[in-house]
Amino acid sequence: MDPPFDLTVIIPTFNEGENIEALIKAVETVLGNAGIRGEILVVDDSSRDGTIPAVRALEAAFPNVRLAVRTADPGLSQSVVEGFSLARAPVILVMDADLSHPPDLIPRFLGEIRGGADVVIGSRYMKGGGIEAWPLSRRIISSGATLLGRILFPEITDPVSGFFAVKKEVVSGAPLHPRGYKILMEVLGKGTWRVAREIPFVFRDRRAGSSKLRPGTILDYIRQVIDISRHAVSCRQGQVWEECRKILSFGIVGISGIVVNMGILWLLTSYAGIYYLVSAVIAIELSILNNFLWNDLWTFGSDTAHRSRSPGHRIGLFHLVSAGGAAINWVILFVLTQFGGIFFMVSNLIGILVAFIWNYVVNRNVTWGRR
Ligand SMILES: Nc1nc2c(ncn2[C@@H]2O[C@H](COP(=O)(O)OP(=O)(O)OP(=O)(O)O)[C@@H](O)[C@H]2O)c(=O)[nH]1
Ligand SMILES: [Mg+2]
Repeated sequence: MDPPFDLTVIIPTFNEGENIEALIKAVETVLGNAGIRGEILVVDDSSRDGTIPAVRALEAAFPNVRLAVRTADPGLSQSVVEGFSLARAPVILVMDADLSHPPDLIPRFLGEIRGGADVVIGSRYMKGGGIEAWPLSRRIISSGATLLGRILFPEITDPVSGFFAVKKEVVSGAPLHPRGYKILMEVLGKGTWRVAREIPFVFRDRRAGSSKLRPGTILDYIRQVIDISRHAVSCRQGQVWEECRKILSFGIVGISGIVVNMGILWLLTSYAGIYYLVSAVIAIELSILNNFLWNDLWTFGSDTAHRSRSPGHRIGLFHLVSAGGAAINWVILFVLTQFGGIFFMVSNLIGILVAFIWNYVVNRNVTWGRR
């Protein structure tokens, strides 16, 4: 038997009485115009404003509107995951209730899924996307969260978007551990998918009602990123595991470079009698070549997408990035020790860490990046 619907639109709500009616009516219009058999599933966390009566009235007026009221374990991600299990269509779309996500794009999301995507993401950070009227502090927090997410999902520009569609089979059976706000990260990290596509959109700030963001949300997010990485390492498959494997390999190669550097410095100085500062230059160059070789063959060797540049170009870029990393290490060591009053060994450790992130991210995306 055919499923009764093509698409389930999940709308999580908490105190959205001023927005929900306008949103549901807009979604109904879009579904109707596009000829999509859609169900609208509102998952509410026992709102205390007019949300519940408003949706009840719409339930009576539209046969495809359904309300689920939760009474335990409140939370945005928990509500969306509950929506996943209640959804009756093979494709699920998630959107906010406050009109930040444009309903007009719903048919494009479904079109991309029908065209072969497993996950379709509404992106604020790709060409054509954007954010309207956010204060600087909010932009900085959001960019930070997005950057952190992009370490795990480098090919996705907005892995923390709240506007996305997914095939139901991607999430059914996935060991989702919903917490916090970034349910898409959980879906990408734990669901089974291969093809992800993005659609640009401009995020409109809410006109009515109030934000439910709390400071604890940031902590929840960091815990979630750690949990997703741990899951990837323990099951050793999927996109996140591939990235974790690359980061780990890159780190091991970095350590091998230190061994090469120290060994050559010692050999050239003690055995060949070369002045130690001259030996050091040779040692640095040989360790860079050592690292390049192992990263080229091993860290990024398994995937031809990482070899879009010529070998000469890759070697040249790797040298430049390494020089940048050394400069970053040195500047942090100097600034933290001189002006921060931090013990120089600790400053250096922080410098090494930041330089490592720089080296990895730039090499991953430029030296061995897709063009
Ligand atoms: N069920 C449920 N929905 C929630 C909860 N917190 C937020 N929501 C809904 O999730 C969506 C996104 O929440 P918002 O508060 O708009 O988050 P935001 O867009 O990051 O921030 P603002 O637009 O500035 O408020 C909205 O539809 C909210 O009503 C929750 O605890 N439970
Ligand atoms: Mg919002």
